[in-house]
Order: sequence, then C-alpha cells, then structure tokens
Amino acid sequence: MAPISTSPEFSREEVGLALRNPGMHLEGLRYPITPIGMHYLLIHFDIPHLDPATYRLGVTGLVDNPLELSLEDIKSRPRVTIPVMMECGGNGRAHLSPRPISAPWHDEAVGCAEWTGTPLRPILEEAGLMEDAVEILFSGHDRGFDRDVEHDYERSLTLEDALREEVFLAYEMNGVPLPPQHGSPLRLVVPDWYGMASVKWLKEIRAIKEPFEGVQQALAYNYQSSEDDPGTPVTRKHPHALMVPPGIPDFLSRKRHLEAGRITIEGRAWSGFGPAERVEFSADGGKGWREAELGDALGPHGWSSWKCDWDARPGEYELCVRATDASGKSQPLDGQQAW
Ligand SMILES: Nc1nc2c(c(=O)[nH]1)N[C@H]1C(S)=C(S)[C@@H](COP(=O)(O)O)O[C@H]1N2
Ligand SMILES: [Mo]
Repeated sequence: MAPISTSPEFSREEVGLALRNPGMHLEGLRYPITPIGMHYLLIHFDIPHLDPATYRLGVTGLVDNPLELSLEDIKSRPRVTIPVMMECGGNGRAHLSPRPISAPWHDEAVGCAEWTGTPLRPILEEAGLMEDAVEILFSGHDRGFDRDVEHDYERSLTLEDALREEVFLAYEMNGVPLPPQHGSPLRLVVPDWYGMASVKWLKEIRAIKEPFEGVQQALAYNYQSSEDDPGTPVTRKHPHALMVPPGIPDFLSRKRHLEAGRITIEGRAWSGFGPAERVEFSADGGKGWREAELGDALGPHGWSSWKCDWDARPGEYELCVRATDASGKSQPLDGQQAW
C-alpha cells in the first residue's frame, strides 16, 4: 500500500514534489502537439547527467548476442516519428480521498509530444531472446529510495508487450534532442500505456526469466481497492477528456469568469484502448449531458480534439466533460474509482 493522506491539505513534501514535477497548463490543450516545457514531468529521483557522446545502452540478460549501443548506433537504425499522448497513472490522485502521497496531480499530468526514435522489436530480435526469457526489464540511470528500498527506476514489460511494433526508443522530442528532464539521451516510449512504463534515461534493457517484482512495478502503479487487495497493475490509459478552461481565472481559486453569451468549449480526449469515440459535455455538474463534436485523432496514439457550443446565461455553473472509447469504456463521473 502506498503512504496515504486523508487530509484535504497538502504537506510540505507534496508541495515540493509538485514544484519538481509540473503539470501541463490546461490552456495548453489548444496545441495538438504540446510544446516542450508545457508537457508534464514526472521525475521520481534526480535527473541524471549523461553525456550523449559517451552514452551506451546495454541489451543484456537472456539474449544470444548481448549488445552495447551508442547513441549514434541507435540513430543510424530505422527512424520513426510518432505523436504519443502521455498521461501519468497518478493523474487526478488529488481528487481521491484518501489519496496516495505522491506528485499531487489534479488533472494536469498530460501532454502529447511528437517523439522520434527507433522501434524496440528489431533490437530485441538482433540480440536474440532466449527461450526462457519471459519479460524485458528496462532500467533507468536514476537511483533513489522509495518505501525504504534503494533501487534504480525500473519497469518491465511482458515479451508480448515489449514486442508490440509501436514500442520504441526515443531520442528526440518535438524535433529536438530529448531535454534532460524528459530522459536525455534515450528513453523508452510505450504508446497507449500510462507514463510509468516509458522509462527515461535508459541504462539497460535486460531479458529476464521471472516476472519483475521491483518497487515501481509491484508496489507502485497498482489499482487497489483496500489494504488487503493485492492490486491490479496499471497498464493502458482509461478514456479521459479535458477542456480548455473557458474565460478568465481568479488567481488563487482558479474559478473562471466569462461573459454571458454563446461560446465554444473545446478540449482533447484520448484512451489507450483505441481513440476516444464519443465526448459529452455537461454545464450542470453532470446531470444533463450533450454530445460534443469530435475531431480526428492525431495518429493512432495521439489525442483527439473536441468542441461543443454552449449558451452561457448569467449564473454559476460546473462544467464537465467525459469520454467514451472504441471499447465502450466510459469515464466515471466522480473519479473515485480504485486508485
Ligand atoms: N527513469 C525514469 N523513468 C521514468 C520516470 C522516472 O522517474 N525515472 N517516471 C515515469 C513516470 S511515472 C511518468 S508518468 C513518465 C513521465 O514522463 P515525462 O516526465 O517525460 O512526462 O516517465 C516515466 N519514466
Ligand atoms: Mo507517472
């Protein structure tokens, strides 16, 4: 179980985490590709200081031909550029009660960058996975303590997931070399999954023979309904829609003010189970819903724009938006599902 808080107030430590891990400004939903610097960040430990010129990626473990690849080796391989909408699995945790103590996201742990890199699968094939390999473990260069355990940031994927053709190693973000905070010089990108799987500052890719049980896999990033629940691993992103906050904000409360009249509300929606197929808008806190107009998805792993006209009459309103994806999954209203 994660350390939890039942207090509506954030601790000093949580504020510290929020300062180190900024979210995307929701007005940034206007950009189909989130500008660097507006994309959210989640950095568990410290940002490693790595020199791209001397950087080496090890491909080791249960492989016939262990590899040691320089950044130049990786860049000389087939190049793909893909918009990938990324969201932290902890997005929205500040709305939960009790809430897990971690980066205290409201709704802003999102971004959609255009990542450039090379597919992982051919690298694993070149290394030659042995028969008894069951998972691929990805280790970062960042190391620290969490729940009193010292470890590198590490996550695994099953062979099946690691060999998905859309999984790739990225060395550019929005057309420039990866910034230090986003994983320079090389990170994994696992499209459609929550962000925790996309290991930054990749040090090693290791084929292993048992399911990985490290802190960031077995203890963090699990949905739990109670203390006794062993949990279900967090994998693909659930359907989610967000809106560009209309009007102008109050500095402290972020309550919005706008002129009465007809306006267009807009935003973006996504899901890791196939693109958002339906977005609905409510101006009365979720009692009545109207169909929003959905734009095209930004590739198979990006997000989609949506818009909805609203005739704003004088008064106070709670505006809501929710998404449903191709698998029929819909966004719950209260966000109080399992963690
Ligand atoms: N090595 C390493 N990789 C990591 C993390 C980390 O702390 N260390 N954080 C993960 C989490 S929880 C998320 S949500 C994403 C965030 O990616 P971003 O900071 O580029 O938005 O990176 C993932 N990869
Ligand atoms: Mo995350």
